[in-house]
Amino acid sequence: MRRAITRGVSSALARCELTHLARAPIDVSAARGQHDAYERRLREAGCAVTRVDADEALPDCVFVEDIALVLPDVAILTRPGAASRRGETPAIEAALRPYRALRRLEAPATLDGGDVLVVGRAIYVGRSSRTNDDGIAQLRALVAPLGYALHAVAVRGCLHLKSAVTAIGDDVVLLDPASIDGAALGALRRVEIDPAEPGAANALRVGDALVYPSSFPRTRARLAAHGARILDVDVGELQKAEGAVTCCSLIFSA
Ligand code: CIR
Repeated sequence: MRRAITRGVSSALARCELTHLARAPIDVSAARGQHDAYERRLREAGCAVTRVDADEALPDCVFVEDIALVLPDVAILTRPGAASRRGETPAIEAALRPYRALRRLEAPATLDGGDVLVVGRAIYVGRSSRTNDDGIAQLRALVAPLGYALHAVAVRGCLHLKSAVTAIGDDVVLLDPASIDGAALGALRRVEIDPAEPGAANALRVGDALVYPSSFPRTRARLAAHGARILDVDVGELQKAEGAVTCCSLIFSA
């Protein structure tokens, strides 16, 4: 069984953290409608969806990916780089507890799940404004005994590693070459985004499907040409909060 943990959209979403985008008005009710449609896509892709209630005091709580890394044998609670987001952890911890043994990163570590890309037994971690060297070192110490090799990757001009690269197959990634050095990804095969579509590198792989934003038609065509089964979703309001498709769920076998 494939399970997805999501969290409702806070009515405070318009006060979200922003790093690269200028603040634009966000229609919270439209964002909720888009989030509902996103959850429907997850179900179409075979997920049982558990939605944690939103916390109206936590503007970014819908972006659950940043709060934990879920591996087959353990879930690791991160310590988000933005202090405003650390209150998101307890509810996600409670949601994961039935499914996994829990570990956690401790101060001074900071790490956002959006900076973590797992491809087989390789874990790529973005060194970003949210993820520091202590976060990378603590994560390495937790995953090395489980047989994972961790590779730190420099990220430029975007929020997270997964703003720049995501997995679209067992050994193939969707990549924005302007934001990371592709050589850091070793032998992985690559599909590059259309250069006119910054932000297009974030695709959510669920089984044999890709949940993918409708706002990047040129890159979508490249994915389709690659043979991907694409489940389109409009996440325009969440994108104004620097959200994308991977960040709105934690997906794992359970
Ligand atoms: C933040 O800046 O933390 C949120 N406004 C957006 C987080 C998006 N997370 C993700 O892509 N993993």
